[in-house]
Amino acid sequence: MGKEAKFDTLDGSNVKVGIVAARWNDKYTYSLVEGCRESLVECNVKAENITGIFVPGAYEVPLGAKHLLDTTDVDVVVAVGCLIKGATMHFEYICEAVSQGIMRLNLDYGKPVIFGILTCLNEEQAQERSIGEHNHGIGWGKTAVEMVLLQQKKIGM
Ligand code: RBF
Repeated sequence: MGKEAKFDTLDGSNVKVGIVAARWNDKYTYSLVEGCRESLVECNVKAENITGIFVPGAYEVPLGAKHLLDTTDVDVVVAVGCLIKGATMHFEYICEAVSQGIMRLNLDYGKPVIFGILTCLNEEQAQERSIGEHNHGIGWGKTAVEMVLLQQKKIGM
């Protein structure tokens, strides 16, 4: 049993993906978006079927995701942000609000909104999880395609 999800080969050639990413901590979020895009391409998602938007910070990500769901025909949204704990309580409030907001969209819209939010205690954690071999964006892209195929009943157990 592994700690991380393993993915079968996924055919995303008919999957439309939205990506909403925060510009706060852009050194990390831009790399996460790149990782996500690379894995989408690997799953045969067509470039013209990927719509990306940026929002200022993680707090704005759920509304950005809602905007994509309301105004485009995406099957899934990957919500990308990177929260790094500071000296005040901001981190805790934003983490809570964003995770609740993203889950609410999943259940309200019945479409997958992937939780691509890093919640890090320091810069080192953010770096490790967003840049290089362990870029979490790669897994988020694959998760997006898998969840759409599941809904389209193209895969099962
Ligand atoms: N946005 C992030 O995406 N990541 C952060 O680590 C982050 N930290 C913040 C810390 C403080 C003290 C403040 C005021 C904002 C922070 N934000 C962060 C921005 C937040 O998500 C949002 O864009 C702004 O609060 C405006 O709604």
